[in-house]
Amino acid sequence: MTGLQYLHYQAERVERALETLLPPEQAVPSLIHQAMRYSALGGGKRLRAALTLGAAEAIGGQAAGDAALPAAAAIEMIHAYSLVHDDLPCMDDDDFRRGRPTNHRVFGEGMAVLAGDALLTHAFAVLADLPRLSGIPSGTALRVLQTVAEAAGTQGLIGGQVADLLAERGGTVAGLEDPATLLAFIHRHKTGALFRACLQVGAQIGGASAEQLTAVTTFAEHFGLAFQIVDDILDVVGEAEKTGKATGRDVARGKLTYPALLGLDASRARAESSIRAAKEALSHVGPAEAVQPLFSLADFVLSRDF
Ligand code: GRG
Repeated sequence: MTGLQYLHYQAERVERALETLLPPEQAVPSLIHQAMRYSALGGGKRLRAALTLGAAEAIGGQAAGDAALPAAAAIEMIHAYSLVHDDLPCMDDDDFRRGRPTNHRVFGEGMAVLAGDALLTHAFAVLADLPRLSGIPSGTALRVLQTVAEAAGTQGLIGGQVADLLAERGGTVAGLEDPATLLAFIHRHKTGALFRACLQVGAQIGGASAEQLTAVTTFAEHFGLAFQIVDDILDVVGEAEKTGKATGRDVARGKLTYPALLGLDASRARAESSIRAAKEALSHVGPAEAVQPLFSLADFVLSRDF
């Protein structure tokens, strides 16, 4: 299976899981549930879900993949929250996401803030319910909760977003004065932390050994860096009809990115070497046929144009 085929296969599964795990649209107050469902359903590559399920299946087989489905859906809720907030006028102020108007353009700013908050909160309610939803032992569910909470917090997504905001238009961040160090910090936290959590959560549900957990973490770190470098490159050379969001925004905002720091060719070479390192780490996770989907997702990162 190619990475794209695997993504489509897992995207369908996670879409169905999200349909049932999200609050129904009719539940009062209906508007917030409409806003949550608008951004969590019907779009996105579902890369984070596919990585979570791919890690669970690589280590624990199909049964572990099935058990990881609600956790994969919860991680997609958190990803959707981060995009809703990232698009707000007080953040990146974007009008399009996933090929349609951003949440605040449809529901207004106040409702978009609340929809993001509600997606984040609801994700943790789902994770706390994993023993009932998937038959996962409570101890594993607690470890999963902690992994995701750390990735979403100030040592993860939020920490990265703070550094990104401070760095805009050449601003400095205390303790991260060197631009290359600052850029690596932003990517490792803002983008990498959630990818790391996906692989770790899948591995935890799959019953990974300490060595396997280390190996998937190494895979995730290289994968996350390559993903973000390619994302930065697509902002320069990509097509909005394919990416589903406006391009050229990083330059317009004076953002610190790999293309801005190194140029396009060196950025591409950096992404390729990161994907090579990510693939190497997979040999410590399991036999070739078990890790094939993760391998193909790594290839997808380099070939994607959306
Ligand atoms: C804003 C208060 C507040 C907190 C959230 C916004 C935020 C913290 C973090 C930023 C998240 C973000 C936008 C990271 C960039 C990562 C990235 C390139 C996301 C796009 O991922 P894709 O391409 O998106 O996988 P799809 O739409 O395919 O799911």
